[in-house]
Amino acid sequence: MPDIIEFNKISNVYSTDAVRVVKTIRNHNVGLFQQLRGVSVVNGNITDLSPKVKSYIEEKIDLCHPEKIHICDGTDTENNHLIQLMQQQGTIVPLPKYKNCWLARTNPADTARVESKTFICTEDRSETIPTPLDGVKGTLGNWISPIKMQEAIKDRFSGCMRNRTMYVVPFSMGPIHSPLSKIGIELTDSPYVVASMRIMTRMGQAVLQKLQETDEFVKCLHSVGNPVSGFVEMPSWPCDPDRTIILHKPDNNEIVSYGSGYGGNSLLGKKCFALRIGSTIAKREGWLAEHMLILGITNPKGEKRYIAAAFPSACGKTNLAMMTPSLPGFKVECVGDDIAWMRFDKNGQLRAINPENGFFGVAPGTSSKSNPIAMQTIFKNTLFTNVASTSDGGVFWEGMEDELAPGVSITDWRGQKWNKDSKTPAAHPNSRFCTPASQCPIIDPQWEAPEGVPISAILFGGRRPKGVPLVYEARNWRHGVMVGAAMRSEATAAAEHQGKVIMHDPFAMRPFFGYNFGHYLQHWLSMEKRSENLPKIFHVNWFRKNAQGKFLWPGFGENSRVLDWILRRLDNENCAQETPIGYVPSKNGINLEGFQENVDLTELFDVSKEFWLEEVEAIEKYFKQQVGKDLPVEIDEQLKELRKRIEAM
Ligand code: OXD
Ligand code: MN
Repeated sequence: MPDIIEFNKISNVYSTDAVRVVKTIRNHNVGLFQQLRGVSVVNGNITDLSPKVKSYIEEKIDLCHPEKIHICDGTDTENNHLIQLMQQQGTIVPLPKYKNCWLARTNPADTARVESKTFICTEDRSETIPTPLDGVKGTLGNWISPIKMQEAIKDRFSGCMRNRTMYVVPFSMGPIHSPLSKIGIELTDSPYVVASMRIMTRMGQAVLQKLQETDEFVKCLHSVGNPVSGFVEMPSWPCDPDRTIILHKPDNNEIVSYGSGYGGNSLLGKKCFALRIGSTIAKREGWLAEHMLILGITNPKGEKRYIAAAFPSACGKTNLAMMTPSLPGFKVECVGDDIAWMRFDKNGQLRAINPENGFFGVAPGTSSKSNPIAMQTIFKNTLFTNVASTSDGGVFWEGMEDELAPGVSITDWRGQKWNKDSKTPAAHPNSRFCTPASQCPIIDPQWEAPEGVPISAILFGGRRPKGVPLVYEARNWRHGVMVGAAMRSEATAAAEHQGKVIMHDPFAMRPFFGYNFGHYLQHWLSMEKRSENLPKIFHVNWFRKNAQGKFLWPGFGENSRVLDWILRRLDNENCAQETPIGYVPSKNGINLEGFQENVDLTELFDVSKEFWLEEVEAIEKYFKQQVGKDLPVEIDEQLKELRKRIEAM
């Protein structure tokens, strides 16, 4: 079958938008109608595809049997076409209160990442996960063998795109011309994914051009799926929850995702590439791919520093990344809110880029009080998912009560009438906004710097209602790596976990490790050899509560007081006191200028022997049960030393 046949044989273009497509083909293809494996290419030009990209697409056409191929160029025209198509299919509705904003409602069975159905494929199980103690279920990722992965793909993908368009999405994680960036090609049958990838990554023609130079890309295959029964419960959001599977094969730089259209399962540049495959590439190449926000902070003297911070999903990374400091004279600017790719430059300075181009933020809880900057960012060019809508054409979620115009009525995320006496939430707790980062009014001037921004401090944190002080500083890099490994946090709605149990979430990476966590720790420890100027490591906890269950610290903009203390520690200021767990602010160490709240600082910074002995025991048990012989001796030693210091209290 020839790849290019004559233009007059055109027959199979989009029926809804044939004229526009014909125009596109004329523009790009100089009057030629193109095919790949006998399938019409309705947008784009196959001569733009490098041989490696073309053969990847052909292989997947043979597997999935799409009806049409659309090579994405990233233009507004293309996006408008997708928006129109999604409206016709009922996937999105317009939000006329705002400019170019849309609301998608998913199938209620497809609202979050599915960690239990997410696998890493290696020859040997131990490359992917540590071996848990006999009789213990491993919680540090799921392994699948290459044979099983092939079977899973064959079972699900054979012919799964019949009567559908396969979109070819060329995307760059990181600014296209940064040496720290990496390229991917996502093949997907979901226009929602294409429109979201256009926001979350640098997507389109320029990436195909870049691929002519490098020819290296991560292969990403995605289908919303086709249930075996043939019955699609919600045609506006097809998915196959019973057979959903998300597969990663680091040896091939390959991701395969079936059955879910939702965020982290389907926007494959994000968790699958930038974290799981990214962490394996980072290990090979000697850098770090982390679940971290990046912010720049300038003090009243005009001195600016950058900080990276790892918190589990839905624990306030976006709020911190866009913080409005309450401390006079401070300024925070945002580089990224979710992922950091970091490597040491030739001078031993750790530098970070945000590989993403947008924010896929958790909506509930975001308000003019908690995050005014996000509220100034998200009401244009934004794709909302599973939030509630208002009768005046806007959106609503828990936390926006004070921003509702009088007299408007609310429709919940499932499309049912809702009022404040309803027993269910208006917005799904994991509902999201997907919005361009460039719209953030405090986006850092260096956010797209090809060389990345210099990182001076790394923060770990989580939701810890008890026992863990507002902030403490690790004693040194090794101790800091142990602090990251020992991270725990209350479960949130970002994945399928139920209830408020305190879960171990080392480095906030538990759902995102691309390889054995023990080897990951070794990799972090090895950074000691790369620099004499390592960033300092801190642990923060905005969520400590008193005996009555009330938060001890107001959080949000007041967290600038904690960042100020951290900056002063970077300058070696004597504002800390030693405790068995690390350094905490000394009396008067935290700047309380203009602080209006009545806070019990003694309780906030208390380090109790009883609590920390239990904490150490829980960590020891976790490492023993989950990491076993893969735990680096250095980490074991750090934990033993921590125990000794606590016992000596
Ligand atoms: C996210 C997550 O979507 O961590 O960022 O779940
Ligand atoms: Mn995240």
